[in-house]
Amino acid sequence: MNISGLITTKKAIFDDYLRAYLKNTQSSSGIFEAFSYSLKAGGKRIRPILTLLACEAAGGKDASALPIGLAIEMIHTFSLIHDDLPALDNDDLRRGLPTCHKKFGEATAILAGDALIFQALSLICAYPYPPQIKVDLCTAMADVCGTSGLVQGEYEDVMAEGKDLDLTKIEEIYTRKTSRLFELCMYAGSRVACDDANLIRLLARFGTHLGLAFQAIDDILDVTSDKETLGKSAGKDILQGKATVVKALGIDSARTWAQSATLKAIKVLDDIETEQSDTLKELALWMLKRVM
Ligand code: GRG
Repeated sequence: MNISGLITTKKAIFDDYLRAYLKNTQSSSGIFEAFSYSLKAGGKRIRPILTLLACEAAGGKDASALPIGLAIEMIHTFSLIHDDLPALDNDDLRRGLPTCHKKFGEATAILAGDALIFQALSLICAYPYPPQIKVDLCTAMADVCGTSGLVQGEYEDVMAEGKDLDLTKIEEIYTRKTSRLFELCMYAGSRVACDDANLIRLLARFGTHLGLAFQAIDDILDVTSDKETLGKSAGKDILQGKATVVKALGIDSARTWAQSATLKAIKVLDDIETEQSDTLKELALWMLKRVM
């Protein structure tokens, strides 16, 4: 199967799992309605797809990676709901639909985002992973999302608006706000499948570089693409004075930067002996193609 066929297949497997989860956990809560709306709104599902591929690369099956893949997608969706709020990025459009607060109001959107964090933890705890794996997944998730990752990255991203940051600082922000979650996908997907610390470390490292490339690609698309294609606002980074590689380097060198991060990800795979190395390599190049 070629890479886009594989991505489509994995996305469909994940979307089926999400639908079943929402059906089984359905409640009359307005918060449930709001976070279901944002979860179901779509999106590329790149994080759960990566989680499934990491699991496979470590010798596991989709079934054991789906709960942690969904937990990560919930964390990602929480970050998008909150990021879109007026106090942060103040956006009206996400995944081709009105943002959660536009549809349900700010109070409900804040609470829906909050709830997703705990739904994610509850999913991990409820699944019959061995106790040590549950501890490892929750520990990694907390580390990647707190002041060493996602939330800190968002804070630095907001604080950087209007400032001219150097590349080192921009890479630090990219690492925290985006790349550490990619690292988590690769770590968690492989951790549920095996105990091989070296393999897990290398796959997580692949995720780190891939996440940096992904953020650079996202920032390039903000300039070169449009709202209809992206399903979210375009051209906002310049207006908000966001710290991006595009702002620091210009479009052409930003492309080179994204390419270099992609090649670093691919290089990590040289040290991994798994049939899935080629698939991961192709995935990295497929992502890069969006801007080349
Ligand atoms: C903790 C509130 C909070 C946010 C932290 C920085 C941040 C995370 C969110 C802001 C939005 C943003 C620029 C995130 C960086 C990662 C990124 C490119 C998100 C968009 O991910 P996609 O393209 O989205 O995978 P879909 O909709 O396809 O899932």
